Amino acid sequence: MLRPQDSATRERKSLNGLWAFRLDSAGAGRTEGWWRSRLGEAREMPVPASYNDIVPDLAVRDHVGDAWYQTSVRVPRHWADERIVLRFDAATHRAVVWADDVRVAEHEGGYTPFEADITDHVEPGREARVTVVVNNELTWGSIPPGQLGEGPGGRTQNYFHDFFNYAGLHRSVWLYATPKTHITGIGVETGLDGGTGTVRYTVDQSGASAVAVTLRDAAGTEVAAARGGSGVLTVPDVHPWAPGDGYLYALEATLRDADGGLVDSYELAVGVRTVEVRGTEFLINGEPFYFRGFGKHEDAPIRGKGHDDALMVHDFELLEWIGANSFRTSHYPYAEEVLDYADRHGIVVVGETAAVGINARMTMFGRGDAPSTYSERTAGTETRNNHLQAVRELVVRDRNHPSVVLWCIANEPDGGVPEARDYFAPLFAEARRLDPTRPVGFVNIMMDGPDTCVLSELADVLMLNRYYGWYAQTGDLAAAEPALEAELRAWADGHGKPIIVTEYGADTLAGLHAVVDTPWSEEYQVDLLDMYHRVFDRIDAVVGEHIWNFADFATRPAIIRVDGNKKGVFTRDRRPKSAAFSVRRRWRQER
Ligand code: BDP
Repeated sequence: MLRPQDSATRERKSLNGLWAFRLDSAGAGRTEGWWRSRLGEAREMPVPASYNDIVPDLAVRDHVGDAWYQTSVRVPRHWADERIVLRFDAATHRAVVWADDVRVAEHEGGYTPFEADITDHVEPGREARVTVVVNNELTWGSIPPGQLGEGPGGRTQNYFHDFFNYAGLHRSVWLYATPKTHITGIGVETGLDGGTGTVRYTVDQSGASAVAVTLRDAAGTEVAAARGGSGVLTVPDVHPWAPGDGYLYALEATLRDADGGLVDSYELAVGVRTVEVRGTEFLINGEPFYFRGFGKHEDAPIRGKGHDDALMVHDFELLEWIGANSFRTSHYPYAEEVLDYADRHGIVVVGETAAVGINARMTMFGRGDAPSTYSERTAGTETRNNHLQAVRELVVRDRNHPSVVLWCIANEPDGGVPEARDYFAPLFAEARRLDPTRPVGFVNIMMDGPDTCVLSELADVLMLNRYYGWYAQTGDLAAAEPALEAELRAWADGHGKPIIVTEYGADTLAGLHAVVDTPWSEEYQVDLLDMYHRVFDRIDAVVGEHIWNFADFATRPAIIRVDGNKKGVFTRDRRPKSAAFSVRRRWRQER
C-alpha cells in the first residue's frame, strides 16, 4: 500500500487535529449506530495521540473496549474526477470506519496502515462525516495477545507485554486523491557490483497504461531510466546507502496514456545497498556491520504512542549524540515517518511485528494452572492467522526502506516446546517469500538456551535478550559476567550464526546513587552495561549490542515497575542518566 503523497497527479489532505471522542465500554454504539449522526456526549481528543493519558481519569486510562472518534472533512471540489481514499496510518488495536452512513473499512492490528476507497460515498465540494470505532481488547487470538477478565468495576484487560496498552488513533489520518487509473504499488530490490548499482523494480497499476521509471540522484540528475512495469535499472558510479550515509535516489514512476499524457506519478526514495549474513557476520554492502543502539518504544508523556515529529527528531538527535547506529522497533512496527527519517540519516533498523508475549511459560510462570502456549485455547489458529497477517503487513509496508536490514517476527515467544516450530515455520517462510533479500529472525528469551530453543534453527541471525545481573544474579555482576560469557559462547559455538544481543540492561532511577553495586542506582546501570560490553568484545560472533531501553517508558502498574520501566539510558523526558555518558564514550570512540 503506497503512502499518500503530493505529486503531479496526487493530492492529500490531513485529518489530524481535534476529533469528537467518546468511550463506549458497553459497546452500545455499534447497535445504536453512533456513526449515523453527530457523536453525542463527546469530548475533544487530539489525533494523533493515545487517548489514555489525555484525561486525568482512571476510567479513561484503563478503559477496555470501544472508543469512538468522529470528525468531518470537506472533500475538495476539484477532486470531482479523482479516486478518493481515506487512510489511517494506524488505529490501535482494531477499527471499523464509516464515511457518513457507509461502513467503508475495518482493520485488525494496531500498528500498520489501512485505507478505503470512498469515491462512491462522498461528494466533492461537500463535507463528509468520518466515524471510527477503535477497540483495544487483547485476547489470545490477537497480536499482541492478552486476556480479558471481569472485575468489580467492569471488564479488565490483562496482557503479556511490558509496556502500557495505549490505544487510539496513534498516527496520521489522511484523505487523498489519485487519478482513477493509478499506480497501486512499487517494489524495489537493490544490488551492488563493484561501483555499479542495480535497482530491480516493479510498478503495479489499476489500469493498463504505459509505465516509465526514472532514477535521479540526490542532486536531481537523471542516472537511469526504463520503460515497462518491471525491469532492472543500472546505476554506474553508484553512491550506495550505508550506515551513517543515508544517500537516497528518487525513483519516479509514471503512467501515461496512448497520447503520452501523464496519468499518474509517484516518487519513491531508494537507497542502493545490500544485506547478507555470512557465517557469523552481518554484512551491509559486503562490509561487516556491528549494531550499536537500543530497543526503543513509541512512548511519551501525555501523548502515549501518538506520533510526534518533535519527539522523533529529538530521539534521532540523541541517537546521534550517543553514537548509536541502529535500533529495533520493539515491539511493533513504528510510524512510517520514523523509517523515512532513518533512511535519510543512515540509521539501521531492525523491524519487528507486534507479536510480543506469545509465551504462557513466561507470563504465567510459576502458576500451577498455566496453559501451554500453543493450543486452540491459547496461541492457536486465530493467533497464527493474525500473526501471519502482521508479518505480511510489516514486510509489505517496509520492504522498500534501505534502513530496514532485518525482520524480527516476534519478541520472546515460547521457543522451548516442540509445537513452537509448527507455529513459527510458516511465519518465517512467509517473511522470506515476501522479501527474499533480508535475513529473518525472532528475539529469543533468556529461559530458552542454546540447547533448548527449538526456533533458533529457523532464524538467520540470533537475537538474544539477556538479563544477567538483573533478573538473574541481581546485584552480583561478578557472578553475572561468567554466566553471560558462558552462554554467549555456547550460542556462538553451537549455532554458528551472528548474535545481536537485542536487550540487556538494568532498571535505574535517575538520581539514585551508590558507591557499591546497588540495583536501581545510576552507577549500577553503568557497571552492568560495562560488564556486558567487556563480554561482547571477547566474542567474535557478537555483531550487535542493543541496550534495553533507549528511554524509560510507561507500563501498567506492577511491584517491579516504578511509574513504568526504568531501564532507559535516558529518562522518559529524555534527560541522560550517567550511563548515557559512559555508553557515549564507548560508541563514539569506535566510530
Ligand atoms: C524483556 C521484554 C521487554 C521488557 C524487558 C524488561 O522483551 O519488553 O520490557 O524484558 O523486563 O523480557 O525490562
